[in-house]
Amino acid sequence: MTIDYLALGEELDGDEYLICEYTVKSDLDIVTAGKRIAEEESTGTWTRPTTLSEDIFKKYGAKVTKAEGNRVEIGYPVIDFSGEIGEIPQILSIVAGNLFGLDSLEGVRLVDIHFPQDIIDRYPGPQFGIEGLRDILDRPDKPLIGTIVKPKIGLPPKEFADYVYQAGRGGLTNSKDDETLVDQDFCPLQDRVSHVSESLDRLEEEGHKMIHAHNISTSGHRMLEAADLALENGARQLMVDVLTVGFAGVQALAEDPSIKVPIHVHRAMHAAITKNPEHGISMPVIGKLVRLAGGDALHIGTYGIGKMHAEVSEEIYSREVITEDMKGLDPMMPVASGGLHPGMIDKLMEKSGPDVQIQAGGGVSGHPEGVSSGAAALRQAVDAAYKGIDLREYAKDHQELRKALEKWM
Ligand code: RUB
Repeated sequence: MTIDYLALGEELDGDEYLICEYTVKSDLDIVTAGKRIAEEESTGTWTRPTTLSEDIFKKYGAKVTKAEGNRVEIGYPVIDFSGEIGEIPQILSIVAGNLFGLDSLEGVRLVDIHFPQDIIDRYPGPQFGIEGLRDILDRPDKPLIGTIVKPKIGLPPKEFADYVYQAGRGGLTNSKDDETLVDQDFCPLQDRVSHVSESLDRLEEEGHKMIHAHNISTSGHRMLEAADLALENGARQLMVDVLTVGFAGVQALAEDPSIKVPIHVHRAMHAAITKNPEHGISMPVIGKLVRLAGGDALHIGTYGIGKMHAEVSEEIYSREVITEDMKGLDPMMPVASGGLHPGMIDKLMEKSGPDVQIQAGGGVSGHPEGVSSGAAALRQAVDAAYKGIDLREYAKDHQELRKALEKWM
């Protein structure tokens, strides 16, 4: 019996196979490299086991269907992902598992992934997404505008909540905890949530709708408890750091029937996986997995405009994969955050369009006149860009924006 993973040119049925695209850096020729990946993630061993029958191989073996340049396409039979328990951790162990450690491959990058309908149907997808967030905030068209409370260390709950109130007074629709803030002694979760909820209630009484995402990233068994605690104290949105907690953590929140608020997904640590263009996992793949797991908003970067490293084309593709058709899953809200200030908003919105949650931490709290004016400046910049008016022109009769531009431009 011949065991051959090669099926070059074969068109696989996207409902029968989970199809992955990888780029490879290796001294091996690309066909052999592809076969090594397929072998490692099929039989799982470097030699032919005497226990492997032709029937098993035909039914469960992966297929290398393209191998050109530095790119391979590999299809994994959907049956390899059957059963009710494995879910995203098991998908990742197959399509992004041992293959990264193969010594014969200097670099491998999982650049794209295409899920069969059968797999998609097992996941909740976003429960709120773009439309749900817009409905909650009564903001049908314009970008959502947010802040990250800064500094992320040391602010006690009352001051923290006052920051949120000031941001709302300045016109922001969203605010959030930083990714490192959870339940530290200086700002415990329960107190923080209840004070922030008071700020949001007050804003609502004054006619302004705003939500705040509370970070409940913790160990698996405690996260649902933390979610309960936050919800009991009035949380309107939860936040989770998907790569430190795991995709399963996002899914646990999205599937919990008692959690009826949107889930904001931060991607801290992603660059350890996404930054090397020749190795790791691309951000669009992470985006598809978060969408499957049920995140409602996901950080995807600022298209090279802010402070974080960016591969602009990959960020544009990230935006597409989380917002465009994905076999029935609702679209997620793309979040642009990291080093932004009002003077960057026109350039940002050229790339992001209006379906975006724009966030600035320092770009709000660093305003010379404080948080409320910083928030107003950011909102004015979004209004100007949305209307297609030059920022400097708009700043002539919007003094908060003018002061922001004077400081940062
Ligand atoms: C940015 C910030 C975020 C970054 C992470 O603060 O707190 O954690 O957005 O980057 P500031 P990304 O606005 O003061 O720079 O969103 O790209 O993952």
